[in-house]
Amino acid sequence: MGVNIGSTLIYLKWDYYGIYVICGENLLRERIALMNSIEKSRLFVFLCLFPLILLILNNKLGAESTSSEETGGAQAGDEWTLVWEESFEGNELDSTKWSYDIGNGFTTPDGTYVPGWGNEELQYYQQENVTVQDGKLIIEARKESASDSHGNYNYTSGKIHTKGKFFQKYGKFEAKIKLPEGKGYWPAFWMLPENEVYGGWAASGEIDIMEAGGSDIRKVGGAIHYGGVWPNNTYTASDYRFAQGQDITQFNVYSIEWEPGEIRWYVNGELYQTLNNWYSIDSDTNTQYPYPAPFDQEFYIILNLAVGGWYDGEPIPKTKFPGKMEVEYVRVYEKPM
Ligand SMILES: [Ca+2]
Repeated sequence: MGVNIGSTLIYLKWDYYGIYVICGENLLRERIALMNSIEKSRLFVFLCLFPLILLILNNKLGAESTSSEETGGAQAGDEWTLVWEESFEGNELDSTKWSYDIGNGFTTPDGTYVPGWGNEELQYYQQENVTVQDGKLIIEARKESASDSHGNYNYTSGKIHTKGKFFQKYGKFEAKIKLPEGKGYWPAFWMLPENEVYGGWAASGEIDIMEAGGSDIRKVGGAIHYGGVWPNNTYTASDYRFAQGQDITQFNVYSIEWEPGEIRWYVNGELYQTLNNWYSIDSDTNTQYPYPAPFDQEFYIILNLAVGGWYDGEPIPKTKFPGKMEVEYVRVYEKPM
C-alpha cells in the first residue's frame, strides 16, 4: 500500500511487532522479499483490514466532534442525521427559511378574527422586534404602544415560523435558547401541522417542544395538544425543573425526539417526558382516526416571545422591559427508517 507525499513514496508495513511506515520503493521490495509466507499472509490481512480501521477511526472522531460545546450536551447520536439547520449567521433573518406572524391575532378559515392569538396574549407582533446579530436570533418584547384595525396594544414582540418553507414528519428537533426573566413573558419553541388533515386546532395536533413563564425561571414545559376541534380538544404536558444553579436565563438545549407513536422531551440531553398515547377525533363521524394520528403528519417550526396570556398571566410593574429571547441555533435531524 503506497501513497505519494511530495516526491517520496511512503509504504505501510505490518508485522508481529507493529505497523511501520517505510519510505522508498526499493526498501519495501527488499523487506517483502525477505518475508516468509506467514509474514506475507499477515501483511495481506493487514492491507485488507486497513480501510476498515480507517473507517472505524473516522466514525469515532466524527462522533466526538458532535459533542462539542455548542450542542450543550445534547446527544445527537449516530442514528440521527442532520437535515436542516439554522445558525442565524449574518445580519438579517433568512427569508427562504422563515416568515413573520404580524399582529395580535388571526382570522379563522370561516372569517372569524381571534384576538390575543386565542390565548389572551397582549403583544402586537411586528417584524422590527426580530433581529439577527452575533450569530443569534433575538426576539425582543418591548413595552410600547401599537395599534391596528382590531385594537390598541401596550406591548410589542416577535414571532417567526417555517410554514410553507420547512416542515417534517418525525425526527429530532432542537434549539439552543436563552430566555428572559419576569412575570408575563411566555416564550415558546413549538410546532403546528403544515396541513390540518384531521381538522382545525387541535384535532391535527400541536407539539410544544419548550415553553416557559418568566415568573419561574427554574422550569420549562413540554406538551402536546390533540383530541377534537376546539373546544373539544385536550392536552398532555410535563414540566422540567432545572438543577441548582441552572435556569432559563442561560443558554440551554431544548429538544424532542419524535418517532412513529412516541415523542420524547429533553433539556440538555436529559429526558423528562415520554408520550405515546394520544388521539384525534374526526368531527364528521365523531370517531377516532387510527393511531398515531394526529402526530403522523408534517409539522413546521415556530419561535415566539408572547407577553401576557394564560401561561404566565399578565406582566407586573416589577417585570423588566425589554426582554429578549435569544436563539443560537435550530437543528432538525432524521433517523433513517
Ligand atoms: Ca448561531
